Amino acid sequence: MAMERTYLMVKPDGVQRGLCGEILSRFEKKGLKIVAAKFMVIPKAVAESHYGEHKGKKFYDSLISYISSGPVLALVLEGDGAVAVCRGMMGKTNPQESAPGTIRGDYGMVTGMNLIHGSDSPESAAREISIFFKPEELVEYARSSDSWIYE
Ligand code: DAT
Ligand code: MG
Repeated sequence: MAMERTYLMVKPDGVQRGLCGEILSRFEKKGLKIVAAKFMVIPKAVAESHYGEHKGKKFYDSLISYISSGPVLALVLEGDGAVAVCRGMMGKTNPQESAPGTIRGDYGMVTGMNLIHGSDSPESAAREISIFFKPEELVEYARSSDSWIYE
């Protein structure tokens, strides 16, 4: 098994629309383990660090103001292949191209309001987790259901 951690975030539109529980519930039911959670408004400087790879693109300024426009639910989830598993559950960046059954496919209409962020590689996950959480905020614990999720 390749146990991984990934950074997920219910974006401000997901919070405002009351979808935090629905979205987190999907990941929990899938078998992902919650390692950390935080409800926060992202300061502009933190948003710019998180989305640094997009600096200079035409949507960058609106992306930064959108992600800082209200509270987000920041999460670290763990599981076998967690990065790719969560990306698959999120759906494509444009919700109109996301398959039904994915989070963006079921709840979103436009790219600029696509409900959820998820790390796109284990390297991105490590970088993003370190932006939003201190090492001591990542909780180590045994989960009794693991023996019914993994062989
Ligand atoms: P993803 O969130 O699927 O990893 P990304 O990293 O390419 O996608 O882009 C980050 C966010 O930026 C994305 O969730 C929504 C916004 N975005 C990306 N491409 C865009 C575009 N062409 N127009 C408007 N917003 C865009
Ligand atoms: Mg991305």
